[in-house]
Amino acid sequence: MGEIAIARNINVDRVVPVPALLDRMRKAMTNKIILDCDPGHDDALAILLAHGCPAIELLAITTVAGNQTLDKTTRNAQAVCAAAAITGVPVAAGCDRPLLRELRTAAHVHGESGLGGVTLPEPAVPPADAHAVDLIVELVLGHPSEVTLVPIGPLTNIALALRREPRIAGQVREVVLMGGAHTRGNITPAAEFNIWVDPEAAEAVFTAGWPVTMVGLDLTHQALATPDVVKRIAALDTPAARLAEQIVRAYQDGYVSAFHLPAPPLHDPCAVARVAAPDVVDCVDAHVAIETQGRWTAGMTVTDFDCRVGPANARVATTLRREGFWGLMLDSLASASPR
Ligand code: PIR
Ligand code: CA
Repeated sequence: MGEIAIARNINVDRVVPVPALLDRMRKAMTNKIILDCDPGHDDALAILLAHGCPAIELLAITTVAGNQTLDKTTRNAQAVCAAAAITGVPVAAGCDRPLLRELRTAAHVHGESGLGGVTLPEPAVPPADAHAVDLIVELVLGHPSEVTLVPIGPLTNIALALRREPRIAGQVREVVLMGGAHTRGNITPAAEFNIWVDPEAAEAVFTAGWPVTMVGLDLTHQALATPDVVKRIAALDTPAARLAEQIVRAYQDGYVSAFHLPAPPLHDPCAVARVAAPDVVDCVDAHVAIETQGRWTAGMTVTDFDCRVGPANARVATTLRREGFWGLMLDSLASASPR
């Protein structure tokens, strides 16, 4: 009797076929992100990770001036998409210079093209019509409380999006950025490059009252692409892995000669990994203030774990679970067929 009643109540128009149901469940479990980047070798690897990782839904790639000028970072993002068969993800160009300062690039690490030593195809599709800042606002307001912003370059686009539409501060799920450090710098003794390029933008982002996770150099210097890791990537032998291997090797040539590190750190993929698998990156709450003035310290992320100068406004990444991180990276590069 009960069974018949249930059967009668089934509305065939609303029955969802199993594959579509699985697709919906997968989407509900994924993290929608906007990757705001300045490719850049490690940015390119972050794009490959975000695309290949089932825990991530890449809504858009937005570009900013940083490692190189905007025309180059945009073209590089498009070319990486073409090389990795990443289709259906808009690439929107954003700000071509910091809010107040002249642009300073990192050609000493990433080369004149921004992806020095890497051969890429021509972009397959033109950039999106929308400005990155408008696209960020539109996507965040269109998916309330669902979008995680993942800025892995200077914070110019994110700061400008906040100014243009302050409501996004209450609508973003989280901001997980690569930038800053609490013990050292990489462009000056005190400052990390992304924050140093546009400290005023960084200050706007850290004081906006939204949840911020700072994945800085102290964390990313634990993600060194050592020879054994490069070997594991090469062994995958998928199109994405072959591209990643080429990028890592070119990055290494530029990096190891300029820094006293045994292998190049994959800075930007660490931020994506924190979103995909939070357990892979341990964080500690702190108050982070941005130095915009200092004669020797401009661009420093002054990190107060005791919260003496103010309440906690950021989760600061401290420890990387290396095997978990490389597992994510390798699994993403192993998915041979485009998703
Ligand atoms: C800039 C970078 C990396 C190394 C140097 N020396 C300078 C770029 C990376 O793309 C990453 O986002 C961040 N900036 C690390 O400082
Ligand atoms: Ca970057």
